Amino acid sequence: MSSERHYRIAVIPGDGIGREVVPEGVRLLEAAAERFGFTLDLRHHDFASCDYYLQHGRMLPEDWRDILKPMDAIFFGAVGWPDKVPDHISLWGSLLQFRREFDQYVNLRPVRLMPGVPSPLAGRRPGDIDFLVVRENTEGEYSAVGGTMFPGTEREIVIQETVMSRHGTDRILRFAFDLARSRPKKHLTSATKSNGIAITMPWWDSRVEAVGADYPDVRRDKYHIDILTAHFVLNPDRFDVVVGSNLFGDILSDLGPACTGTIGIAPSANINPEGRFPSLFEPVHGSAPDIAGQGIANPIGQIWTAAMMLEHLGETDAAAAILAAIEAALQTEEGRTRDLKGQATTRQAGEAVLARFLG
Ligand code: GGG
Repeated sequence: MSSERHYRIAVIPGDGIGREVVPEGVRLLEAAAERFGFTLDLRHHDFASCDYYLQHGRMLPEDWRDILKPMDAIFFGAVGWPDKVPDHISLWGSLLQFRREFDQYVNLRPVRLMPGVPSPLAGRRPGDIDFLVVRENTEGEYSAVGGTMFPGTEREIVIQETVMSRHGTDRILRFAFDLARSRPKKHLTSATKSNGIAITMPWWDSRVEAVGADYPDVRRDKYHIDILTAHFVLNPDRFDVVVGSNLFGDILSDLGPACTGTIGIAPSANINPEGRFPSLFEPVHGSAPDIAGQGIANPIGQIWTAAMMLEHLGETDAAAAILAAIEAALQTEEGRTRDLKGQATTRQAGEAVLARFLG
């Protein structure tokens, strides 16, 4: 991490609404630097987008590792525009490269019901839903191991392997247990499916038991992923830290924010906890081509993402001030975009947060 509170940040808007919400996040970052007395060196990049792919035949320049590795963090929007480039090519060619090459093995996704945001779940109030999804981010079901035999024939066979290593599994479990230990409830829930997925998932459960033995103060339980999704909807107040494999964690971290009113405000951090590589911060939502270009996307996921990045960089006061501004803005008409039954444009909602941040 940079000394003297000077941070080099790669800014990568990517595709679709990423291009509309990232500037709102950047405005908050710049205002935070001014107010809290740190400096930012923002490096803007147009790669990791489908337009870049159409021009260059690849999602990233050859020297992308050299460009990004010296950064203190990466501030990312969204990737994907399936009418231009198939999703698996754009995702594997960009975001998944970053996560793997920079060993960002933790994907941390807060789920919190915010004041001013009505939950679709009856009777829930702010404070009732406040938990963290910890998603394994470099292996699991997101694997390129497999292949196709007899393609295009009646005998066609497609195989894709799930890859779970003891190293990769234990380290994400330790991160999740440590996080649970640091919170008042000290409760960890593991997402499994060990009745049906009969090799990897019983093994995952056994690693939860083994690692959990070092955390006798953390209460733990496990649910099969199917009933776990039901509990997210029926009993969201039950959860504190929820840990899951790459795919299960991805699904849960869309469902969780949906239970708190909108996925449009949900942030996420792709973290290399050892700090050997830059961590990457992005909203949970994708590029949403269906609403891109209309100026109606909710910028708050990206702005909350900015707060998560500042917290990671050690600027905790600035992060808390942004979060307080988000909470205040969400309680006003001008802070609510269409997904929150408001009329605000992306810029107006960003302005609403910025105004409250500046006081
Ligand atoms: N900002 C989130 C984003 O761009 N998501 C694209 C996507 O499909 N990501 C899949 C994933 O996170 O596994």
